[in-house]
Amino acid sequence: MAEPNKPAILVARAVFPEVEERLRVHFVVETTPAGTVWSQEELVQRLQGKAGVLTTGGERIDAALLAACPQLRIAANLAVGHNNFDLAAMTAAGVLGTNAPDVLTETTADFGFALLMATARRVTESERYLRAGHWKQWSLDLFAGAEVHGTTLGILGMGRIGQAIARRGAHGFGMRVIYHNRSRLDEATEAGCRASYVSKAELLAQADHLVLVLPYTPEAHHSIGAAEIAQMKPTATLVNIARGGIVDDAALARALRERRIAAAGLDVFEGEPKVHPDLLAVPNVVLTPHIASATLPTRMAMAMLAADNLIAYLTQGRALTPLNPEVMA
Ligand code: 8YV
Repeated sequence: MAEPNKPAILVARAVFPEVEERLRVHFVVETTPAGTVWSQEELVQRLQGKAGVLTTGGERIDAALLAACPQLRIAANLAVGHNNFDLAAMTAAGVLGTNAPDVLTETTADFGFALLMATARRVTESERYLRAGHWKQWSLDLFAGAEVHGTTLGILGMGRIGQAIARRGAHGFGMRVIYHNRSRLDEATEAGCRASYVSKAELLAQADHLVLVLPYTPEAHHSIGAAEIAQMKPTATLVNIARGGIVDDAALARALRERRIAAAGLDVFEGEPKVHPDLLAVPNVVLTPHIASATLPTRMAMAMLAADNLIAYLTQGRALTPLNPEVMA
């Protein structure tokens, strides 16, 4: 039944019932069945008449969509990354974008470290060997991996998640931490995570374990390709929990096959959920399906923050974590 005083919104990917419930207090809510991913055309269709949309990093909000959805006022991402938003086009159309920072920082850093350790210590590769029934005897060098404690941790992209990974490495594992970022952190922040700023070339050359946590921008596209991998130590590992497209997956697969670096751990892929077939064919890579923030409490907090942004903006004109606050003025 139509509720004339409530704005209509779309939840573009299934969320938890508690989140829907909170939204229904304020809005007429159209949801998406679990397991369904709308095409861009279907998304536009379902957005007709909607003032807001709750998106994941998988829905593109661009100029074409905005032109076709003139009633849209806000897109609330439940991810911290927002490369699915064309913010300039959104600002021009007067549409607010919000993301979900902070609530996932520590959880995502935990996973970054888990992936680093699984990669260095060959956890999934050795499990595959065991499950296949190949384990007949113990030997001294069986799945001997790379050391983690006391080695050099390199971080490319030193935002909140990068800093949380640095703290784990420095304080938990006695690692020397080096980082490269668009801008250098202030002294107190560097001291807090015991991290030293270096050039990108120094980072590549010195890291024993290199973790990518930078946002995906056009400049970041393939910022780790064949040329960068060639500058890394042959014993190094590479972990990407940032975005697919930052790494040239084909070049990485080649480097792994040729043992130009020891191993990689990837949670994100260019064109995901498709994974480059060459990556599937090499043993020395740990592959996970974009789950770095995936604990139930954290995913709940991310979705609730996106819901709260929709509620705050559409009922009071102020969002909690705006990306283009000039739209709220
Ligand atoms: C999300 C993420 O789970 O927050 C981000 O930027 O990459 C993940 O935490 C994912 O993007 C949701 O679509």
